[in-house]
Amino acid sequence: MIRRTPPALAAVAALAVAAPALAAPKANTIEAQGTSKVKINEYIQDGQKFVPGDITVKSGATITLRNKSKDGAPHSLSLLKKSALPRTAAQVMQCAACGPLLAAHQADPTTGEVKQPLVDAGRPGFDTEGTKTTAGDSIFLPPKGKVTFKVTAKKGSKLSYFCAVHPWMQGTITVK
Ligand SMILES: [Cu+2]
Repeated sequence: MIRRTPPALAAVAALAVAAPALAAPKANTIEAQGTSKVKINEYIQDGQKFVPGDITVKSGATITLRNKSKDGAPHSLSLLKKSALPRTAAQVMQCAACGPLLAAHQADPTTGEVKQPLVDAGRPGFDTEGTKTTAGDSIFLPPKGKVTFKVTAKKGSKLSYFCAVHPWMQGTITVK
């Protein structure tokens, strides 16, 4: 016997799938999205992410960074060499590259307040990636905030970045 879903129910199901998706960010815009959830006796999941993670812009372009995280989390967009990006859960927890960045931003470890919202390493603008021991170009994104930064890396470069608050949030900026 073949059971068919009544058309009205199928339409409701389609709506339910379509509804949660946020509209795609505008050109030259990166959004921080997500929230955390807990499954008692099993896990805590922190679903913060950059959307899109990978972006392509022209050299000299200004990128807008918007904080759309539902739980009011702050973020940073911090350039970091690909080889220094944390890849495993242990690397995320220890986050070697986060120390120099939090120090450069003058972040208060108890309140999370930041005295230096912009870290401009090397030449002006976003072109310098950090390492596990040095901070690269980095900008702090407060809860519900919106900030901009200029990509000054040369055409043909590919910068990798991550969030020093949630080190699994990672992406790339391809400069054309
Ligand atoms: Cu973050």
